Amino acid sequence: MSFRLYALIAASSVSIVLSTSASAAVAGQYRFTYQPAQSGLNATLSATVSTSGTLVGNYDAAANPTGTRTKPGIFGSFGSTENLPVAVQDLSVAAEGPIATQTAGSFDLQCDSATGMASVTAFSIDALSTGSINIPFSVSLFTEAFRTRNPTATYPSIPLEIPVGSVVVTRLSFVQAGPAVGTITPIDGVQFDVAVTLPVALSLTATVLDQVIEVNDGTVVPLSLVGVASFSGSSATFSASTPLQFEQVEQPAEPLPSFDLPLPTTNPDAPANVVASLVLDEVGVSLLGQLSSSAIGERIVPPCPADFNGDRAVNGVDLGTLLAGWGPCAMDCAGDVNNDGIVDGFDLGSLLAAWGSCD
Ligand SMILES: [Ca+2]
Ligand SMILES: [Ca+2]
Repeated sequence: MSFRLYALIAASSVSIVLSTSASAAVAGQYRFTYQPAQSGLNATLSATVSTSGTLVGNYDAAANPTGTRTKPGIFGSFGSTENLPVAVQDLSVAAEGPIATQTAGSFDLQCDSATGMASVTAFSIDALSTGSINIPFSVSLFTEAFRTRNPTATYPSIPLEIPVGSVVVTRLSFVQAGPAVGTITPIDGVQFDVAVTLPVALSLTATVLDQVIEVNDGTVVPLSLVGVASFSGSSATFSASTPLQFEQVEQPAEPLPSFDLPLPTTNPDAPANVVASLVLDEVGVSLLGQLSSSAIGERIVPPCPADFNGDRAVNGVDLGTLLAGWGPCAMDCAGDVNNDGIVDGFDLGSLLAAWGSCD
């Protein structure tokens, strides 16, 4: 009975000692890898594209004599081969839809809970690790009044809504674009609050109306990685839910390649086929939502090149080994830092440069 009581006391005091020592400090560098099944983006992606220019029937006397012909105005004559451009005040594309994706990627966390400093490097994630996403969009066309032949139709000068298809987003990634320093604060023996704000560059590739749109101009937005890291030996876990707010509007004033645009008529099987020649006036992209991160970490052991006895420090012991092995060495080359078969001044220089702790 008294022995069991003693064992219990001993066990509890051991556990107190263990948890005290575990909460003392976490220091080092960890490579965290996202777990895609538990990580992802839940957001609303909006894209707007505004253009202006002209559209004209796809008629061609030689190549397409039965094609659609266009002419500005609603009244008056329409010659049998007339096909005149129509001014487009605005042809805009609006797409908005929810996206729920799995996220893959990694980052390195350097931390020292004794000083409370944490920093993140090499943050790079692919928010579409399970493939592209489709977001339905519609086109709003606002032109001067015009009419067509083949088929015959009249288009007054009012906005025409055309439900067309989908924006296909094939790439959505975030890559760290600068230094990121924050804090690490103990919660208990193994858990720590980590808060680091990262400058990240967003890259987005989407296809709209056969046009590939790239948002990849190095625009940097802040991403707050605020979560909880748990450490156990050389392993760690990290989880966070990060608000994401990205909005960008550009006025590129770039001409787009011409593209076919079927316009609705009263007969759904006989659209008016026009070719649009447009200038990209404005592109807007916004992404609002949450990024959930669940990552598994492994401690990165930095190299310790002149540490011959493996105690993670370069000191007099290693210097002694080097001096004892001075000169050419064929087989057992203790002290040959650069592995060139001779222990010489080069190796001594490397050792002195690495002097001290490797951690
Ligand atoms: Ca050593
Ligand atoms: Ca050498």
